[in-house]
Amino acid sequence: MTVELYHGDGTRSLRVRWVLEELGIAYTLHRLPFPPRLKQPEYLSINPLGSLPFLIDGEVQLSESMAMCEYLVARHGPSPLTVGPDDFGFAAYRQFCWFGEATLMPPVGTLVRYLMMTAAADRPAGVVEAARDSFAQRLKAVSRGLEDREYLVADRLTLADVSVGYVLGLAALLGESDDFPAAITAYLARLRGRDAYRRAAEREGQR
Ligand SMILES: N[C@@H](CCC(=O)N[C@@H](CS)C(=O)NCC(=O)O)C(=O)O
Repeated sequence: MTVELYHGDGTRSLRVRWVLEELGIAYTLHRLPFPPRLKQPEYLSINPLGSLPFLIDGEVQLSESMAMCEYLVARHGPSPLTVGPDDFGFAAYRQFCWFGEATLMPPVGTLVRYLMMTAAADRPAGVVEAARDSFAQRLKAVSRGLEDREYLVADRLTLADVSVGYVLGLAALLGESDDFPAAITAYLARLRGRDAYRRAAEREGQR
């Protein structure tokens, strides 16, 4: 029995697929049209939320991408992708794992909604500009985290990079990367250059 991942190109399931590839775990990928809630309503019988990603591992069912990443590493590790409580950088590791989804992602989610899913004429005035400002402000925490480092914490790829890196890649897909600070552009290129990322992003248009 392999891990099953319900996946949509460009969605947060890239985080999970990337971790599966980094860990070298065999998995079954169910590629769904987006949004599956509308385009494949029978998916609601598997995940009533209708959201992607969704992970099944035996009895385990999860609908939060970072919970899936943490679960996979804990269940199928050990792996250098985590930072333990006694390791250097543990607090920053926890911070960036949450920051990527809870703080950096919301303004980019707004951009997805209004740039990709809403006709220009239907966009409320100022909403895109406000989201861009918020994203740029929040990006400063990533710049501070990187400083002279190649990865956010512990001098190696961890789930903190998976959490934050997905959001940076999505912003770049939206055409929002022109104003990235040079260190963030280099960081994103470093993440995208990893073999596991390339395999995970296959057919995502992100290579
Ligand atoms: N916090 C959740 C968010 C899941 C989520 O909202 N996924 C988006 C795609 S990235 C989605 O499926 N949206 C369409 C919908 O909810 O119908 C996670 O990290 O997995």
